[in-house]
Amino acid sequence: REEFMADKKTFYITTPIYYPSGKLHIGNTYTTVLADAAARYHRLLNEDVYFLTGTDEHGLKIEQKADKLGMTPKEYVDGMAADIQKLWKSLDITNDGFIRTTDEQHEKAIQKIFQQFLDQGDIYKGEYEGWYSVDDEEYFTESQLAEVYRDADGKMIGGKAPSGHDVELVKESSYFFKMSKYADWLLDYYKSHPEFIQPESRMNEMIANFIEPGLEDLAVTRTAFKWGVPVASDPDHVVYVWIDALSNYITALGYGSDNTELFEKFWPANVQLVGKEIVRFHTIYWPIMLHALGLPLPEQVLGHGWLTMRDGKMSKSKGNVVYPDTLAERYGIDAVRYYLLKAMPYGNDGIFTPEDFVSKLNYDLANDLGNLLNRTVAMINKYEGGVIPTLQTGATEYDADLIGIANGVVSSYNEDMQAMRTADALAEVWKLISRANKYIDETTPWTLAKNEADEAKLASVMAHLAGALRVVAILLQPMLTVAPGEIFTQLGLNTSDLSIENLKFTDLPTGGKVVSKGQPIFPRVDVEAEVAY
Ligand code: ME8
Repeated sequence: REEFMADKKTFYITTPIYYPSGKLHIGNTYTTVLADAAARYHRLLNEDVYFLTGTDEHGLKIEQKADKLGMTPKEYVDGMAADIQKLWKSLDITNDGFIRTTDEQHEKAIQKIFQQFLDQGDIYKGEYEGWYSVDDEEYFTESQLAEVYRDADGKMIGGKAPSGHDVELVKESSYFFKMSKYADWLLDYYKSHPEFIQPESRMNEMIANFIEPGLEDLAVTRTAFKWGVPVASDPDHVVYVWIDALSNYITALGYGSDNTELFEKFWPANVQLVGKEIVRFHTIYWPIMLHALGLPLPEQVLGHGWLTMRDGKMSKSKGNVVYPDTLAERYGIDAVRYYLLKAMPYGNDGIFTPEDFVSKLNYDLANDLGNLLNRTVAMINKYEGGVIPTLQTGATEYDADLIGIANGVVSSYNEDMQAMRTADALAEVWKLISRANKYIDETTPWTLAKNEADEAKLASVMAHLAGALRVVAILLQPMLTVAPGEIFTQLGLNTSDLSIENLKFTDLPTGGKVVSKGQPIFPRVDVEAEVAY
């Protein structure tokens, strides 16, 4: 057996840890579903997968939110973290770990990491004065601000962050991380690892906007609030935001604890998925922190685009959000997952509109895929007594083309999934679905059925349709969690050997018995009624 000869290949994938400052929306859900599709795909490749997500629970915003609700911060985040885990379960997310930055193991590890940086001279104590946005939990330099207010003498008295939130002048004693010390090392690392930041264009942005102008040292503690991990040697200070948040990717695996088994097995991560607004933290601060700890860097940080609404980026603070649970309850898990994985082009933004959501559901899922299954099951019942005939290729002049398309689809699909281009991978699957629908129109089974001489031909056509659906169902497994199983069930196919990499059309098993009456797997919805809803 192969397992005895070599260790399984490992695959570690992470999402950002989300702020539990409000209900998560379909923007956060996009990242999580994308990571889930990749995790499922790599499990189908028989790799040993670890998929991590979680919550980023410290900071002033959370402290204030809890206060408003009359709760302690801990009570508040406990409730939110439970809701978020429930949400992921309800969307069939298969995360292996869920890290909370309030986990004791994480907090202890953060104190150790911080101490190591201090001991090494990577962190020093100084004084910070800057324009700070409470809502963004971020200081901004004057040139980064969207608006700057000045008094009559031209002295700056306030302003607005790019997010539109107010900034205030904050002065405090603070610890700083010497980012500047590692700028040259980082540039060299980028040069020797051109695949580190994906899409590659984002690397040039990082160099031009942040590294070449000179890396500023990063303030890594605050004294203005308490809700955070205290610095062990100076507990008036709490570690804030980036050291606390970014380290989750290693502390979740036991780094800094007594049990580092997972860490040794899975670090460095294969893919760290993030939205484009935090690419900077993950490709500048995070690599520098890892390097200072003497640890290897993740193979790849993938910065995806934003799901936007007609009035701009969907965000908790803006309030222009759509919730995944509302959509899933009404249209099903697969509709939500399909929409997210299809609507976002690789690395770019995608716009959510109710019209687009409903039309993808109606056209792609209900019509193209749903009808292909319905027609196939109905015809196999009608013409073949419900039994899938043995596949004999070449009976019609269309067989070779159908199989050729299927083989091409399988190979492009695998390339796309390796690179996490799910919209492209789904487009490939739909190429095969469309080809199979066209194959029905070309072979006209209903005319073949009228002529006894065409019996073998008709049987072969039915086998080809079942074969195409089998390939489709296997390829859809990472993306959809309900439909593939229903397709297998309706076609009476065995689900024990579903290799996705060496998938062959012609491996269709014989003798499968389809269900006597197939139910539509995706009901059509009424566009006008839904858009109004
Ligand atoms: O930034 N479109 O948490 P967060 C696509 N805690 N993706 C979106 C999105 C949108 N409209 N809105 C959010 C934080 N996301 C920090 C991260 S990591 C060490 C700390 C996704 O709750 C996207 O992945 O603001 C984005 O990076 C993340 O949610 C931000 O989540």
